[in-house]
Amino acid sequence: MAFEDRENNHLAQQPFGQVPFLSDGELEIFESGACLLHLARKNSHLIPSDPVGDAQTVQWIIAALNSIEMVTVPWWFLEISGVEDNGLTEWLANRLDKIEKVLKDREWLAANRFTAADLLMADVLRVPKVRAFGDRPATERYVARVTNRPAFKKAYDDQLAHFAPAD
Ligand SMILES: N[C@@H](CCC(=O)N[C@@H](CS)C(=O)NCC(=O)O)C(=O)O
Repeated sequence: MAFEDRENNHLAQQPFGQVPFLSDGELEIFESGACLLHLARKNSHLIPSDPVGDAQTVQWIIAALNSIEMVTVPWWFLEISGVEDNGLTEWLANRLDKIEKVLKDREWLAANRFTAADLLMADVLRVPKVRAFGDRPATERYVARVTNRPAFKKAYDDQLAHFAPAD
């Protein structure tokens, strides 16, 4: 989506002028978590159909967005802006240490198997600057576990191919 004229061609689909948004038949939907849940609910591969597995997956999707990414993104912005003293560093370290503790004891976040929650959490944690901040081996293994899946590699390559003509 080009930045030019975003006010005119974009706000009807994403009220904040951001990506992603999704069109699926009659449905127009925005917010990455909502788009992911919509796609995941088409079958039980990415979200368990039992109520407990479903609730655990939703819980960790919201945690990825609202407890981890809400810290990583502003921290990352300050880092790339070149601030001398990033005031969010302690907060970031605290959240990353906490998720490291969780990931030490389990392979996947919800329902003892790979779910949409892992897809999103690993996507939030795989940002190079975030990965390079401190030594968190369980998190590192988790990110590798998710990003080495053939489906992740295919989605990643497809996304880059989509942007390639604009480069
Ligand atoms: N809460 C939104 C955040 C989306 C977001 O931050 N999108 C970025 C790209 S990854 C964007 O469009 N940035 C441009 C802008 O904010 O104007 C979601 O998860 O969908």
